Amino acid sequence: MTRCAQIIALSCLLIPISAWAENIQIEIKAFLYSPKDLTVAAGTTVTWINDDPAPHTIVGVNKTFRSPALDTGDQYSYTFKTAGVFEYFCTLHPQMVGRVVVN
Ligand SMILES: [Cu+2]
Repeated sequence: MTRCAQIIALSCLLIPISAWAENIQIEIKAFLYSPKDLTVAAGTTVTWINDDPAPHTIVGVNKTFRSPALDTGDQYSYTFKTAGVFEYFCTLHPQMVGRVVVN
């Protein structure tokens, strides 16, 4: 196989993988989820990263997901497989709320 053909073959392998494996990040900073409201396609993995000096959690109101307490720099991921509206909050600071809409 020529080098050019190898690159084309490799590209064909990589394109579908990157299209399926979508991963979106939500930053937790100053006692806020950022973005607070997020709309994603079903199958998307959302990763929350705690950038605060205080610990936080991410707990679905309908109990679909529940993170442990995240210390500074810790992260938690959840893959949203079905469509719906998923509201969540921080059990340590219940005024902290966010929402993921899955289409
Ligand atoms: Cu919190």
